[in-house]
Amino acid sequence: MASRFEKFSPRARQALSYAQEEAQRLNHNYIGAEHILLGLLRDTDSMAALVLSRLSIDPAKVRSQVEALIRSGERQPSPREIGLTPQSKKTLELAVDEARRLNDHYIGTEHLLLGLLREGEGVAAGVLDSQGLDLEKARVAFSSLPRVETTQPPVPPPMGRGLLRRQGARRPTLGRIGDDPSEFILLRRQAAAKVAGLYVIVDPTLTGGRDVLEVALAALRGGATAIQLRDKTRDKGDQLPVAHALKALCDQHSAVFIVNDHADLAHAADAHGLHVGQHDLPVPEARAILRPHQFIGTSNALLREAMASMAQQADYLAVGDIFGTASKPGTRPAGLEALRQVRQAVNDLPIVAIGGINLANIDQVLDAGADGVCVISAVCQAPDPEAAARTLVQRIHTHKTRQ
Ligand code: TZP
Ligand code: MG
Repeated sequence: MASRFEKFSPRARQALSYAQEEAQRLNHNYIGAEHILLGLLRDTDSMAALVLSRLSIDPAKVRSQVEALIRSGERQPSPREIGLTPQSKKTLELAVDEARRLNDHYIGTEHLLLGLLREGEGVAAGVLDSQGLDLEKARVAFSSLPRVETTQPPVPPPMGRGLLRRQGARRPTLGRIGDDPSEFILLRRQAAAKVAGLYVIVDPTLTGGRDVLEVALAALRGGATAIQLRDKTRDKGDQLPVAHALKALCDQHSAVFIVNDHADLAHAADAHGLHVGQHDLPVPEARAILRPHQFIGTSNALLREAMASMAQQADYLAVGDIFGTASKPGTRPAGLEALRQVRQAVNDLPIVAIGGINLANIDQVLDAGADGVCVISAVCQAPDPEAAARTLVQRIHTHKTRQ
């Protein structure tokens, strides 16, 4: 039994144990496909849930339909009486097969959902069908998510050429990044790879009196691939509508939206990521608040801080203050040498340089190994933020194509 579930992701195992609980709750002495579906629906942060939401399927509706169709048994079975029905066993086999077809190295909640649809019989598949979900639609939805290739590991446009050009640099594979068992690490790392470009922080006190949305839009039009909201003064409830609007803008421009400091705000706004400094919540504590697909970046002034961030499974590293900044009081100097040291030590994560970076010195940080540059004033205080962003992006692009 243990070996059957060896390749199941922790979330998929959790869904199966929820399935058992659902069967017990309903006084059923078997675990049917309908219980597996109910188990899957209990985890609102699972990959299966993510896919259902992408297809605009309401999990609450699915649950109530399933519950209306199955009747509760009369007596509470003992846990030892509960086993998988032949249909459930078939569902699991098909889930394994779906994972194999997709070249995935694990069986996740998304494969369980595909297994249910492919099995096709009974209440679970019937209810999903009545909600407009069929196997083909689900497969298409899954294929739009990053997949794991175990045979020939490709890396999606990952963390900038700097990462791959270095001699002996380990090419990160989607299937083997870090030690995090979560299937979501793939999504996080793919999204975090977008910081390897121009990353602009919008701070309402540092936009020359302009609206942060206006400046962010200009930066995105100029080619920025990441926008961070940094607001040290307003309450989080007042920041939330701005965060929602920035997230929508970033989505429209295929960029990522990152919230500074506040894990709860990042969660509420469904930001792509969170940025934390050395005195904010540590990565594991922030991770516990965030949704599992949201990535985390950290600020680092020293090699040892960067190494600790990496050990904590941060998804990108910011290194600075490189040149000295007028935008933030009390920063600690990092310098180009610290950036070089971090670059030497870190192959698998995108690194962005921060602090006083502008057109006059950007080449120095790129030469030192930064995959991206993070700026406030060079874009947000420029008379024409779009043009300023575009020029910086061109410089980054030129640097990368020179490699
Ligand atoms: N952290 C280190 S330097 C800095 C932050 C938030 C500010 C960067 O702003 P600028 O204007 O690009 O120097
Ligand atoms: Mg902070």
